[in-house]
Amino acid sequence: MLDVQTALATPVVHRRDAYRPPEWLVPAVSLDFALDPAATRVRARMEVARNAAAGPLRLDGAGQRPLAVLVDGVATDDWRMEGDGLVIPLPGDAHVVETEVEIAPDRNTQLMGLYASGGNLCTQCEAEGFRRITFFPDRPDVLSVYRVRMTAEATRFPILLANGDPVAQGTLDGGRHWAEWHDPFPKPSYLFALVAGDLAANRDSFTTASGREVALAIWVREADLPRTVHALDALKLAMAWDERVYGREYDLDVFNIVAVDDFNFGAMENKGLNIFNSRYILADPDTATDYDYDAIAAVVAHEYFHNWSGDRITCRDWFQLSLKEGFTVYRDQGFSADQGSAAVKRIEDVRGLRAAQFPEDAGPLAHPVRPDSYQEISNFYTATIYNKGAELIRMMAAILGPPGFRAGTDLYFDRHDGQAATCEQFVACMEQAGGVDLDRFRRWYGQAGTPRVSVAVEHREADASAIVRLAQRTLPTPGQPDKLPLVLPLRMKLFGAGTGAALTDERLVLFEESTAEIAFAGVTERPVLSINRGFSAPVIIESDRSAADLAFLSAHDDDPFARYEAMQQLMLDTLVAGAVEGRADHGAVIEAVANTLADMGSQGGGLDPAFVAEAVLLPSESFVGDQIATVDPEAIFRAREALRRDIGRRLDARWRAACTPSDAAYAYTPEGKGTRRLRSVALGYLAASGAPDAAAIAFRQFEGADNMTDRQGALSVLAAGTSELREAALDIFYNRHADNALVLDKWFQTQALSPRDDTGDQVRALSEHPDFTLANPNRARSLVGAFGVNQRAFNAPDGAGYRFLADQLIALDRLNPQTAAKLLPPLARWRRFDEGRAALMRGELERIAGTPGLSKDVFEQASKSLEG
Ligand code: B3K
Ligand code: ZN
Repeated sequence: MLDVQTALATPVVHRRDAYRPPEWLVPAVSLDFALDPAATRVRARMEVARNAAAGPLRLDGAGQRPLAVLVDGVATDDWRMEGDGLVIPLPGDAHVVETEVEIAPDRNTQLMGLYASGGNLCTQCEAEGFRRITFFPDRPDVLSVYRVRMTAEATRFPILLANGDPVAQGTLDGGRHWAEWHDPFPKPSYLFALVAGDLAANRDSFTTASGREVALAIWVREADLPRTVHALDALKLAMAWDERVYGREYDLDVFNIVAVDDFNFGAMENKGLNIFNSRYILADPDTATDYDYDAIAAVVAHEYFHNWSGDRITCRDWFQLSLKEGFTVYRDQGFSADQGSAAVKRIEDVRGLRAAQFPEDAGPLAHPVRPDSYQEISNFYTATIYNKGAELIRMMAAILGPPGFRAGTDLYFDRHDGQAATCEQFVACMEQAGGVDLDRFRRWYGQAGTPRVSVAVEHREADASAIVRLAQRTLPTPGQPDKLPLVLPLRMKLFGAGTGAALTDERLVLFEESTAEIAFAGVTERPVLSINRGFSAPVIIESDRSAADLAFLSAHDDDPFARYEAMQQLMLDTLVAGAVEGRADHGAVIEAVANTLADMGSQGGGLDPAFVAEAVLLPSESFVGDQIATVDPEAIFRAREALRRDIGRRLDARWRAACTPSDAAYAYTPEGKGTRRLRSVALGYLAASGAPDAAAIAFRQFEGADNMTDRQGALSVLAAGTSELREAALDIFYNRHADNALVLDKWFQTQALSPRDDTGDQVRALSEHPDFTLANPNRARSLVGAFGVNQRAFNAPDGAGYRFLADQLIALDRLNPQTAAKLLPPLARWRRFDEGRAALMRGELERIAGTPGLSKDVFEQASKSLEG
């Protein structure tokens, strides 16, 4: 106990500026696995080469002791343990070192290293899971060629997969068999993978631009094969897209994907053998929503794109994580934008950024896109590294323009192929190929916090000009009290308030000082400013635009994102006034919503339903809270419900029209998706209006739906209400899908997100449900994770929500620290609330931080949340 306390009191902090090249390299490694869920033997044969120091070979481990150590073929006991590490003195500059360990995959509840899921064995190594499999220099700048041999019981584990290409296989006595794989591309240990199990494949092939035939396979339980079609289609689309847009071809003869049910996050880009959370592979119309279909395509593409941005070029150290993640998110966003409506995709991505990254940047866990220090790297797979990182790439692409950006990525892929690189090297390629100076832009990588840009427009009628005055500031974040101005590429345009005509062309302004004045000529009437079009910079715009100007832009702006944004701002201003001052001036919003609905599908470029659905949706309760000094969850909820009710009532006929079931059979097309999305939004407004028949209409949609999107949309509406049809629908849904874990997750999640008064009690009861388990990360997230983002329910004034989350988190930490730590951020928002709530949240954070035996994952998040 004392040890634990001491360890926690002095956590090891890793610092970016402490980087040293590896002392030893491992050009080649052969691994031999005698697979058994209870006791797997791992023999590693490493060719090691002295690189940068005179010291002994130091190998990372995680609690195991070697059963044998051999140097140049001779057993030795000249080794020692230092903490979890194995230290072997070596006389020369090149040796062959062999070790043997025994591990127990079936007792691995952390789901890092080699573990069991659904009777199969699989691995997850990023970031530091490989050391749980064997002793190794487990850092991303040690690149090795891997040869992997597996032996296993043939009936239980008929399929044996590893990275690279299959080399040979055979049978052994005693019902066992073996297979050997070889990956010719040197890679870091975090990209190692193996899978052993009873799996069936959906196979296909892809011919690359240069004529290489690649055998594709998605491996799942036999019964799930029909649900792999969409993922396989997405994979082929992604392969072709990366050739066309980035000139990147696939480089091995096989590409395997395996879906597993127990997985700490979305998926993993292991070279040639991607391993996926099954929720990002399995889909059919009856069990997956349009949202799921989109997410599957995005994640399949993301992991595939990592083959170049991640595997061929990896990260020098984990501080450079955004080098592969930010860039790869940017690439998958581009892919998804090209599959359907680019405008709707951008809206969804910005919504996500605002929901997850902006609050992170504004709270105690804020960190730069390239952090300076960490305690546990697993805590840094954040919205900042991924999504803000992608925004940084997007801004560079805007500054360089399409040909310059493509020249920049070509140079990067060419210059750093086969290397472990840094964010700085990426920027240097952009700078050189684009012929631009990115000196000041680099500040984005080191400075945390979301810049706020205040904007004012002055119209000078006398000379028909306008001056746009800009000022930027970034609030302090932990460890960074003083902020520098950043380079903000802001797309802007002026429209005439009277005529509605465009007064200027769109201009890309690089705003890089604290203040700037931008002059526009030919401004013949009072201008309305459209700024940060396409969300060209990830900033908060603070402007004094009136409700009338926002309503005008929401109807006339020719940039769809800006149109959406104007509507959001109008809604936000209305909701903030409602929550803070109790005002209920809903007229402007209702009119803007009505106009948007009226513009839908009308002749000559009418709005598409998917866009309309996004545009008429109110900002979330949390996003409203983010605009207010002290969040009052009840007041925000009431203000939002009041606005929803009024929008529902005033536009009753339109909502009824939009949620009329169509005769068209389900199809996963942009049009079909848009219609379904609008249908669920319309149903929500109808229910909010208090229409007596709303529940019956929702129930009809629920029962009549031929797809999960409509069914879950209706279920959410019913679950939010008080009609007796609610219980019926939840029961029908449960019974219908009881054998499908991914759909049961939706059943838990829908209830955890419900705005009902009793959601806290319901969630606590659901945590006792026989189908609830913390051992499965998807299930834990679907109940506890979803509850944490239900602002009103989670922040119940008596603190019961905080206590529940802390209880679950502490229990999960004993099994799976990485996933437990991800549940903590809702408690980190304590400074945003009134004294009573803040004290209760702090109390739970202190209880968590003081829990004996706590993981360093959770300790880092809890202690930083208390300090920040
Ligand atoms: N690179 C992995 C994430 C690993 C998370 C480790 N805690 C998946 C991805 O970003 O594609
Ligand atoms: Zn990634």
